Amino acid sequence: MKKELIFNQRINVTQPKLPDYKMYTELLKEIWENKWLTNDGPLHERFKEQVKKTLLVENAELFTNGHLALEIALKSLDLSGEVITTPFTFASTTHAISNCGLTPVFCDIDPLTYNIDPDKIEQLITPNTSAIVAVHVFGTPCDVGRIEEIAKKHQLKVIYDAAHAFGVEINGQGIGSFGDISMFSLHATKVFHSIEGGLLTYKEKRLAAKIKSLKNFGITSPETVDYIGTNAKMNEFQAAMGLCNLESIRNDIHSRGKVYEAYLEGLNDLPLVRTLIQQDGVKPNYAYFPMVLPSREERDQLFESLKGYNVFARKYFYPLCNQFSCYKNFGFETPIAKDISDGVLCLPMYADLKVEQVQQITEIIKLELGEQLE
Ligand code: T4K
Repeated sequence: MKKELIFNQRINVTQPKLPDYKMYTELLKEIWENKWLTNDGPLHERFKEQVKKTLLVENAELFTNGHLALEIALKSLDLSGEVITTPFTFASTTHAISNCGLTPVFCDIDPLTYNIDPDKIEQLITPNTSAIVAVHVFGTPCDVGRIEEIAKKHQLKVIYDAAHAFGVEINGQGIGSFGDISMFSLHATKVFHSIEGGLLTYKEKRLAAKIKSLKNFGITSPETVDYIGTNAKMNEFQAAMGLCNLESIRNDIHSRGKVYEAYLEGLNDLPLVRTLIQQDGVKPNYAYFPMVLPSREERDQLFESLKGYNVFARKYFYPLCNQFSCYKNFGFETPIAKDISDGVLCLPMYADLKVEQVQQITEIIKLELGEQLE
């Protein structure tokens, strides 16, 4: 350990981007004037229109958080039985499926993108399968073309958990325009946030009324309740934060790109470390910087030693969802996902992280991995 490499302040895996304080308080004044705090207020409506333009989508609805948005997406499509999904994700994805009374069926992942492997989906399809819930993990797009083909062939719905993928485009098309529905998380820890928040983008306009109703207790008119809904509405304070953060989203992604390049440069001479691949035609958002070490022991050792330097990386996503005590009896082997999950470590990644700080982090990693090898 080199004392001069210890950071004075804690460097976390992420840090929320906060807008100009005055800009936010100007919008708060509007809330005070309107006396409208939640339930489709004027800032909510403005935010929704602007976010649609940013994401290049036609249909969108806002929610209080991403998890409830995902549950509503599943409910709105009247699914039943089994849903094929990835185990390499945050607990939310699998829990949303289970909370809707559906059974998650875990499919292994692609070793380069860490996303659900389309080659392994069809063998898991049974007469009870109704949908595929794929995750654009770390903001890397799934193989949307292959997934669509499989879904069409077997008449399955496709929902993308795009929690990490705000702003990502594939050949100039917004990532939220693929599949039946996509869910974006607007949580404080994300590339773009509204404190807490969620967003659904969807293909068929006819879903609008049902999705809106499901987030408002299933109410369909003042005297009718047609669905067993919930309360998942975004409030005006969240919408105000979203509106402010939209102003800087392009610059924020650009700054993240610089961080990403600095990591690649600093780590590329470490033969034992794998990092995310970049895909042709994809406009990335640099949501996370995952590195994968050859074994769990090496990953855990580095994770612990980084803490000594005040660097708090995270093991996203370890353990796998199919290793959680609540799912481990489901009985699906996913060896590639296990390998990635055992070795993965997400390094600090946020717009305000300085290139010099990244250089210091990569220097620490090289030093510590060098010492591990000795
Ligand atoms: N699907 C996927 C694939 C997801 O990754 C997620 C959420 C969802 C669905 C559900 O979306 P939401 O319902 O959350 O909208 C964090 C986030 O809470 C969670 O949103 C996210 N995924 C997950 C990957 O990461 P934790 O338990 O790691 O959060 P926490 O509190 O440990 O924070 C992480 C780091 O961020 C800490 O080092 C400190 C820093 N931080 C955090 C907050 C909240 C700050 O500096 N300031 C803050 O305000 O889950």
